[in-house]
Amino acid sequence: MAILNILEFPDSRLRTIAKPVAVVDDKVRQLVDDMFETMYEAPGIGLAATQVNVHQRVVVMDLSEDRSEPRVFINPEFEPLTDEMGEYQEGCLSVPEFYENVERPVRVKIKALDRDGKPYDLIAEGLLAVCIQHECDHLNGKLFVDYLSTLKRDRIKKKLEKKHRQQA
Ligand code: QAP
Ligand code: CO
Repeated sequence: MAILNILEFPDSRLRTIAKPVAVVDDKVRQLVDDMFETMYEAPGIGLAATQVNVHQRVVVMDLSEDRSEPRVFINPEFEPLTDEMGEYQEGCLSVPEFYENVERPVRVKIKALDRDGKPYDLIAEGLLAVCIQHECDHLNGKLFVDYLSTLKRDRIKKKLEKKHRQQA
């Protein structure tokens, strides 16, 4: 197991479109394990491979209080089941310490492969629906800050760039 480096906005590598996983083999399972370790250590509730600079369609998530419900989504896809939109204050490990409201469809159907490569589907509402849409965006090179006004996004960009300069 290993803790991986998490890319931070406005790193251009976060704009990469991830490739579908062709075969769920031990190498992919190793990536999944490393992503869980990285997410739990952060700590976060969801992580897409894009965020650790691996451009394959892999997402890990654990929405439980006690970190007891690891979920794996390989090649995830979702479709909204309603026009109803809901607002949620989102954060992101790649945009540390910034939280803003984002509107998304409240109910979605998810299709994905599990860590054995077996297809499954489920209907998601609430935080799970928000999180899978947020993580699928990452795999398409999109971040929650892209839903904000240019003004808000640019303020966040400048603050993070300043932080990165100070760290260098
Ligand atoms: C994505 O986000 C998400 O700013 C997962 O300083 C978030 O795990 C989906 C985190 C909200 C739906 C709703 C953020 C940790 C973790 C930070 C995360 C931070 C430390 C974010
Ligand atoms: Co994120």
